[in-house]
Order: sequence, then C-alpha cells, then structure tokens
Amino acid sequence: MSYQYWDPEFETMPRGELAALQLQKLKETVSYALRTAFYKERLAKAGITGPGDIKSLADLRRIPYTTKQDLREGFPYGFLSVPREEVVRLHASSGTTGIPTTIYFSKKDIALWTGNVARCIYGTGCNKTDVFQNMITYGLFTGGLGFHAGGEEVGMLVIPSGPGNTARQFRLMQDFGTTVVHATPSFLLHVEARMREEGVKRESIKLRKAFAGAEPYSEDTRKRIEELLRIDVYNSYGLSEMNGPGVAFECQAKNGLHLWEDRYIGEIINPDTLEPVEDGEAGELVLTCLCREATPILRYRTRDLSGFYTEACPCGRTHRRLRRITGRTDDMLIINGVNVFPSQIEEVVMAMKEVGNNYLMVVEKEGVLDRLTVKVEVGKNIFMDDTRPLNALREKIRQTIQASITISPRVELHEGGSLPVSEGKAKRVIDNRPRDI
Ligand code: DLL
Repeated sequence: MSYQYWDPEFETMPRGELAALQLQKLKETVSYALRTAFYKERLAKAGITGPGDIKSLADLRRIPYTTKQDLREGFPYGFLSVPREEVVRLHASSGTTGIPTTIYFSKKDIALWTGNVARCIYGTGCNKTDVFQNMITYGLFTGGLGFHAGGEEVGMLVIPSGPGNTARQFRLMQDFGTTVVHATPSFLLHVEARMREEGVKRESIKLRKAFAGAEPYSEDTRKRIEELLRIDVYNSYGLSEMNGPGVAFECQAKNGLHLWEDRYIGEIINPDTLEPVEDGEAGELVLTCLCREATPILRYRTRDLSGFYTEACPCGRTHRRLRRITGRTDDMLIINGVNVFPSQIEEVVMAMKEVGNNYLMVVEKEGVLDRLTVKVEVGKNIFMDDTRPLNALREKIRQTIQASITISPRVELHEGGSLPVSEGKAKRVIDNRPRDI
C-alpha cells in the first residue's frame, strides 16, 4: 500500500528531531501559560517562572496536572492568555455538571487546528475528488466546524449536513455522490439500520469511507459498520480541551491512532498513583497542547484510558500510536462491588451476529443489591415466531456477558429501531440508583 502524507516533513520526522521540536514548543506554551494567573501561581510552586526553567523534556514532569475542575473554576476567561481582541472563536463542552469548559482560539490557533484535521483526513487516502458529508453536530461542539474546516483544507467538497434526518442524509448522498462521511459510530449504525428499513440501495450511493469518533466503540463495532455499509472506517480521537478532533487518528494501516506529537505531548499515567506507567502499558492519557496560544493547557488529565503501541507503524509515520480508547476512568460502574466498563458490554454484544445495532445498559437498586439490565435490539421478524428462540438468544447473551464481567445481567430483547438514538454522543448507561448524599 502507498501511504500519503499531508505534512511529510513533520509526519515522518525522526524521533530525535521530534523531541527537539516538542521542547521548543513546550517552552513557548509555558510562556503563554505564564500570562494566566492560574498557571503563574501553579508553575511558580513548581519552581517555573519563565520558559528558561524548562531545560529538557524531562522538566515536563515538574509541571502539575491540570484537571477539568481547574478549567471550570477558571470559567469564563481564567485560561485566556492573549488579549480578548486576538480571539476569533470559542468552543465549549458542557459535560455532566453544566459548568462548561471554554477554549479560545486565535486566528493562528484555528489555522493550526485545521491543519491537524486536514492531516488526519488526507492520511486516510482522501483528496479533493472526494465529497464529504459531515453528519456531526455543528455549534459549540468541536466536531462539526473542526472537520468542516479540515475537509475544506484538503479541498474536498464539504456538505455541512449535521446529524439527524436520515431520509435527508440519503438524499444528499445520492444527489451529490458523497464518498466520505463523518459521524459518531452510534449514528453510523443508526444510519445503516435506517438505510435497510427505507430500502435505500447500496448501489445508489458512492460511500467508501467514514470517520467515526467522539465516543468509545469496540473493534467489533467498527467491523460491523464496515461490513454492513461496505466502507472503511477510521477511528478519530480528540477532545475540546485539546482543540477537538485532530488529536489522534488512524492511518490506512488502521491499527492504532497516531498522536500528532509535533502538536501534542502524550503521557500515560496510573490514575491512582499519578506516576507514569511502563512503556506500552495501559493507563490514563495526559495531554499537553503545543499548538494553541489563546488557551494553553499543560498536562491535562483526559480521564481517557489508552496506552501506546511500542512497535513502529508500517505507514512510515514516526508519531506513536494510541490504542483504541476503551472508556474513561469516570465511566466505570461499580455493580455489586464489581468494576464494569460499558465497553466490556459493547465488546460482547456487538460481536454477536444476532444482535442489532443498538443497546442500552440500565442499573437499578433492587432491595440492597444492584441490578444490571442490558437491553439489546434484535431483528423484527424474530418476534413473530414462538418464544423458544427468543429465550435461547436471551440466555446466550446473558451467559456471554456473565463470562466477561462476572455479573449476571437481566437481558431484554427489543425490536430493531426501538431503543433511543442520540444525534450526538450515544448515552449507553442509565444509572437509576439513588445517590448517596
Ligand atoms: O468529542 C471531539 C471530537 C469530535 C472527537 C469529533 C472526534 C470526533 P468532547 O466533546 O470534548 O470532544 O469529548 C471528548 O470524547 O475525552 C473521550 O472520552 C471521548 N472520545 C472522543 N473521541 C473518541 C474516540 C470531542 N475515538 C471525549 N474513542 C474524550 C473513544 C472518544 N472516546
């Protein structure tokens, strides 16, 4: 396979040069950060009062971590490090508590971010002959505008469809010959199911690739989307605090996500001890943004669980690859004392051919115990026959989940298309247990 690079000089830069570049950019970022009261105080405690105090990349570890809570406490302008007049855009993510974290961009920041996304898109083999339908939310969420700008930068024809209204999505695909789409993996599964229901013929659309991200999904989910839609699916990772999409992306080798190390520094830490893990081990990803002047963020605890592959990628890029993100440290459910990640359930159900494209987990209190119910969609016709195959399937799903997480769930089978679908990130867990106050 021949691989194409958007920024060949940077994407294939020898690791020694990459480290020198990181050090130079880290110093720059520290000098921006020192303009904010927050970092001035934090860094002074660590003995860093100017960029000259960063002498090598090892000095990164002297810098304290930044958390989402810190960003919230700085709302709205606490992390702004350039005059307000230099800011041309903001993006915000609300999260669960309602207090948003806000990221500001200067013109230079937008240009660098756009370049990052263009690099990701081009690296999957796209070019200006492609028609790109961006089926993700526009607005304060970074997915819409981030991919929109990246697609235009590559020279593709970008259709800003946003999510929702599948009938209209199919019309756009047919009318304009869409070759590439971008969506959350859960929305792609929904699109595929609607395609079958609405009788849209695969031959009537020219789709060949999809970028899927913004939420965790398993390798089986990727395979399922690829097989059902007959396309290539590329995993796309990013977060608002690090600009949004364009932080790490799969190349055509489709085996891990290259973290753009000329633009970000990635570390993997043990979330309990906060110490770095051994090379290649799993843990929490910590990121430092090297490509933004208006909101510098140093050593951000993403809460995302991943790890670096240690071997080189056949594509020739020198930037290390992250493993598929399996979930977040704060995603973990404790059910009757057992730690369960939603991704473990997804791995089991999406690997089963009999299961449809959607599922949901509900956790409740039953007396003193927790009770997990897993609701999965199955085909429509299965409900017409006698109940024996249904019972057998339910039991098979229950046993397979139990073998994976040790807990025996209640399993409910639902008709295809009947479980709730979100246009943005999928809500896979409903936890109805009363909270201890
Ligand atoms: O989701 C940015 C984005 C937009 C990424 C479009 C990819 C595509 P936030 O709303 O701030 O930003 O959410 C970031 O989503 O910390 C992860 O927990 C999760 N996430 C994002 N991409 C992936 C992925 C955008 N590929 C949070 N796999 C992150 C697993 C992902 N989780």
